Amino acid sequence: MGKTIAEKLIASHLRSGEMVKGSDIGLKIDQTLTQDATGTMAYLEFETMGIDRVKTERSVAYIDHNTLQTGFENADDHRYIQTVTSKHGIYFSRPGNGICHQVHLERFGIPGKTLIGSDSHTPTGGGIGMLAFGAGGMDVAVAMGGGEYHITMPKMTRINLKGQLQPWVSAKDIILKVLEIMSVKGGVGKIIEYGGEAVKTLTVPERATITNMGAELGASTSIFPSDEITREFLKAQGREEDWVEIKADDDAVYDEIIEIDLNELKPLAACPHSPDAVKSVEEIGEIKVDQVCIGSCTNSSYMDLMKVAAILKGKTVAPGVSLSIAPGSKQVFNMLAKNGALSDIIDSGARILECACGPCIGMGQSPNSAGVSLRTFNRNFEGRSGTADGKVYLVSPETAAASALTGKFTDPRTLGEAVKIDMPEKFVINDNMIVPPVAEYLSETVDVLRGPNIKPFPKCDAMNDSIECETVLKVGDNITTDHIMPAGAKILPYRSNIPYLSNFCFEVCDKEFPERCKKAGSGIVIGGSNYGQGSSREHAALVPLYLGVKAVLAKSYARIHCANLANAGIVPLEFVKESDYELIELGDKIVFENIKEELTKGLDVTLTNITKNIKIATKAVLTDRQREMVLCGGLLNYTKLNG
Ligand code: MIC
Ligand code: SF4
Repeated sequence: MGKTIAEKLIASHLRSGEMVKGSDIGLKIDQTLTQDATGTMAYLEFETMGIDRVKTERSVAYIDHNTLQTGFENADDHRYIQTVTSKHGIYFSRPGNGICHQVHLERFGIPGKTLIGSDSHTPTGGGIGMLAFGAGGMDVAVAMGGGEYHITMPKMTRINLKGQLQPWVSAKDIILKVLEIMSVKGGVGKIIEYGGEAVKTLTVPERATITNMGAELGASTSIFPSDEITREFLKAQGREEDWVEIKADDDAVYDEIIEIDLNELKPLAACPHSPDAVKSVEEIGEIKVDQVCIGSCTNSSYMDLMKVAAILKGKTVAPGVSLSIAPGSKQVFNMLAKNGALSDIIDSGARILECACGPCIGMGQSPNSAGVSLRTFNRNFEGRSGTADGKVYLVSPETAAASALTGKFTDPRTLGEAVKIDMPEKFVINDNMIVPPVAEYLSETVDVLRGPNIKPFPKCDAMNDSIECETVLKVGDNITTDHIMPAGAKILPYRSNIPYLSNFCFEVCDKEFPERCKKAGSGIVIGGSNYGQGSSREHAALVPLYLGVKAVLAKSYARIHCANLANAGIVPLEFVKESDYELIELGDKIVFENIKEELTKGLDVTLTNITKNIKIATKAVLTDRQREMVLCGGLLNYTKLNG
């Protein structure tokens, strides 16, 4: 039987388990990446493992999230990451060099290799034919130490693209269409593979826009074949020797096939507050726009910004609109500067930001009260922009630029003849902002510099025979990690300070949560379906752990967060009967009488709601390996015990 692209790459990296859908597999990881907001924790965890030198082929640490530096915290963390990486064999991409996923695609990504990153948008690498997963920092630390990365063998979904994108319709509209079809939970447990005749019409940056935002489907990852287009991109990056051809066998078998005819696609937008609340720009109508932000790891490539520059050229941003633009990398920024496009952008009145995540993670540029903000980003969760009642729409660079000029939601097709930008034959290459690690024999000479913002992270003890706890929160469906552990300019600088962060846990849902946890001592959180979607931040598990949360009981989970809970030593449980969700209320006292024994034997876990005097059956969402992990108090303890 033929294999899909993902099956081929899994087979060539399989270290443990069998490729049977739904079962646990351990993969060899060739490359890792971290960003600064999750990186400090990942390197603190790596240090506790006591390994001198990373064992991957290439590991890179990027500084791109916490670049606002309103106090000493970020700069201290950058210094910590720079020194710890230099000591242990990891490349360091300095602040200003760009967003991790964009730079990794340009300078390091290699078709056919595996990559895990402590950021949920790591599947961007699928645009160049990598098998790339977002993961918690602890998983990345273990992979840097040469350990396997474990996932549940996913199902295979094929998206067949046919036809051709019509003028003014863009790669962003393709992934928005996929989100409309599949929803934010439609990709859970699946790898999304793109194929069909139209694949060859899409450049690598366009493919990367699509695989990037596959994270919003909840998919394990997304991947394109590596073909002649990939070879040309790598050649233009001076890395043709990294190219290999990767394609699915003609008789590969998929669990699901979805067809999208690009000829029929229109400019689309994801409406507030979910990436799958998709409507056509036409349908939304000419609503007034207050802000437009262009950039992020989804849409900040050279091609994207050249299109934007061409649209803005000779025009002025509408008086009621603030337009900000953050190029994805120094390479992109520099090329715009060299060919004059930057001048067209500046002349239009756009506000130029540094090459970083910026507004995408609420680091500045929060919109006005109830403001309508059009963004080329990938997430529009409530409050993520920093303005609680802000209304964020996710759009293509073309729709964003067109609307910035008119001051209202504008279908770019009304602009007349479409702009056409060619892929450059050669990108400007200067890796002077990537610092290689010191040679191994010099490691001893590097002092790791730690600032006062770095506090020890919470450790979990081995599981007790029974757990008594209080229901400290009950939430509904689609809770994001932005709800659990918000980001933004005020809080993000404290990613290495769990005690401080704990004051903001679940702030968006319930301001009393941290205090209630402290009073209860030991807590359980009740969730709906797709609990923990979004960011890979393990802080969304470590902070609840610090606050005494012992278990989460939900209808279903998003993949990365569920793994992060297990890694931290918190038990992720699912209702055996979904309707039992109604049987627990905030404040109810809960007892797990035999949890240790039940988990050890792989049985269902029964809890008693003491307040209501009812027994409820639940099952642990854990593989055998994770079960052992939770029993010994999380991944770090497990790794110490099992090597
Ligand atoms: C995000 O887009 O939400 C982030 C910020 O990049 C996160 C990582 C983090 O929380 O630091 C992600 O996507 O994993
Ligand atoms: Fe950065 Fe936004 Fe991409 Fe996350 S989604 S990595 S915050 S640009």
